[in-house]
Amino acid sequence: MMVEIIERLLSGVASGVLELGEPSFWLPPQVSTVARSVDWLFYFILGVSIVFFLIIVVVMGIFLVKYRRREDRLDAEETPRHNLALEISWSVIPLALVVIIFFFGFKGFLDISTPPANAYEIYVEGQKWNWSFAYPNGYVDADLHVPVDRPVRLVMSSADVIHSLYVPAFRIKNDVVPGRYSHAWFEATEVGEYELFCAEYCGTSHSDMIAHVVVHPPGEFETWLEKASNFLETMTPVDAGRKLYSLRGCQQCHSVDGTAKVGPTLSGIFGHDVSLVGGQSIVVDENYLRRSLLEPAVDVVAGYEPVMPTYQGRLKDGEINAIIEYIKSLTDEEEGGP
Ligand code: HEC
Ligand SMILES: [Cu+2]
Repeated sequence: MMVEIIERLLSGVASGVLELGEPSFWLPPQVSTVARSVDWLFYFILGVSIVFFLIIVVVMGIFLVKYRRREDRLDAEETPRHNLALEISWSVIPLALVVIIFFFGFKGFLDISTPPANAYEIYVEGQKWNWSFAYPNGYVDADLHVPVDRPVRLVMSSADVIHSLYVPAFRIKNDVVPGRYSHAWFEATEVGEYELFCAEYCGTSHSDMIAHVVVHPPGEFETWLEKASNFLETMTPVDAGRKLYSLRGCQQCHSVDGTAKVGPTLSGIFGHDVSLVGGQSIVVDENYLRRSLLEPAVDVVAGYEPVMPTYQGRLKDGEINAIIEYIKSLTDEEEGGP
């Protein structure tokens, strides 16, 4: 039993250190340039902890038996006052271990926080409860698409509360804070699809705040970006609006089937009256919808909290028009959403 556990542990250490890419018993696959050194240090600390745990527990066990209370031995025996060799070794060995851990930990920290100068930049925005990734040409997507073997630097901010961007396969995690930029960088080493989580509890649907990282083979990232960016021109406004509705996180708070979530349903509201907090009511027209997106706190729908983030500066005019057309197309009878 014991031997088996130790064997599995060692094979975990071996596969984590030796085989790049493969997930081990303990950790997800290593898909970035820093993953290996992060894992190495993790296994080193784990190994040191296990060795000391065993030493302490075994010695404790032996002493328990050896020095247990016995009738013929009730008085304390003479014991040595101190042992210089023992004292020096239990000071110097742990000191050396801690220095090694600090050295490699600090070096890894510097590597993870210093992006190469030629990195490709993507702006990241966290909001309750989805991620938006803005590419250099202005296109915004709900997933993070990157080229393989190229350093990527993320410039991150939040529209509301503190979130945290976490990609286990890349071994990167950093807070995403309102009112300031934080950064993360990585260089993906293998084509594939990986998960991206929010690692900071940020409210009701925190656990839905999941996106994918798509690592494209050489040359294909540019093609993807060009194709994805043209959707306003290539789709009808209603279809483009439907795409924006899911890309930009509206579906986390709204439904298009008549049910209320954190926010009211958007189905069948166009042309109808809506009651606002404060008693008055207003007709839902294009101006009201536009204002709802840009200044959501101005007309708050009765029965709801003013938690909708503003899309001021985050949606272009053409995109707002598409969303308005999409909401117009949602009538009570027909379910048109994703
Ligand atoms: C964090 C949750 C959240 C997100 C994300 C969100 N909303 Fe809202 N939204 C609300 C809440 C809550 C209300 C009701 C309170 C208010 O009017 O501000 C609301 C109100 C609205 C209204 C007015 C509805 C009515 O019945 O009068 C519209 C239109 C709207 N949202 C559209 C959108 C669109 C489009 C998106 C995505 C681009 C979006 N919302 C994203 C929470 C959200
Ligand atoms: Cu979050």
